[in-house]
Amino acid sequence: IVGGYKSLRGDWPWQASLWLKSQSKGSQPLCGATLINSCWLLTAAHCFKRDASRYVVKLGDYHTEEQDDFERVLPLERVEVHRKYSNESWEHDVALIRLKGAEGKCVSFNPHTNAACLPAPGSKWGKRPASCVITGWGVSGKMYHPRTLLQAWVPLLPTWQCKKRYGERFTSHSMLCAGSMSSDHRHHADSCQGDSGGPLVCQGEAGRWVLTGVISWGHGCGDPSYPGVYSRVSRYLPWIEQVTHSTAPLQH
Ligand code: 4AZ
Repeated sequence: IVGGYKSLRGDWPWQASLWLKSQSKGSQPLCGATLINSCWLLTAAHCFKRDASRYVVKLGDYHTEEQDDFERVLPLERVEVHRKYSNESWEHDVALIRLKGAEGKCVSFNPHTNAACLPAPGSKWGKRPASCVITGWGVSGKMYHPRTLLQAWVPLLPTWQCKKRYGERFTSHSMLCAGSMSSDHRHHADSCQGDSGGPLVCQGEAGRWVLTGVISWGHGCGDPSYPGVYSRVSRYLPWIEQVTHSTAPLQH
């Protein structure tokens, strides 16, 4: 996260991180991810370059180099990469992670581990730019990796702002465009390398945080001419339903 600031412990309890089992101490997570219920996380497809068995998910984390009271490291049962994901265009850059455990009972929630809400089917953000927040442990400037979870406010932008910069590669039905339009470069908030897979949450009507985007790609970080690109979660609700219910058809 560039142009952001330190989060408070426990403020973003759905924030998870993805690591390789073999990663050494003191290193950085490969990607972010978002807990959407007790057994499933949503992340970016491009995070998976190896077999699912080689990764672990960390929940309840805040400081990557300190043992936090609520942090847990969990193995993955399997990963469902969106079948139309293209590693050339990065379209459909979404993947679901299934944790190990009985359906509905993989992790127990606590003040530091909880699920983000998904958008209501058919919901649309109004004309006014929603207040949205991105969070992660990704690069925060000049190759510097923060150790505490950072956050930044980023408004959603009209899709033409990304079309203009990225052309055909930006597909507005499956992607969201977000970034601050402020001319103050010191505070130009954006996601960056290592944040991808993590959440863009927007505050809905009742003050509820809704998982609206998955951090995906962009040209550089924090350049006001090049907004960040996010997978549009509302577009993937049918797929999420289908995959996450597949092992528990009697639920709900
Ligand atoms: C990345 O490399 C990345 N500024 C993620 C987000 C953005 C750029 C790069 C958007 O994972």
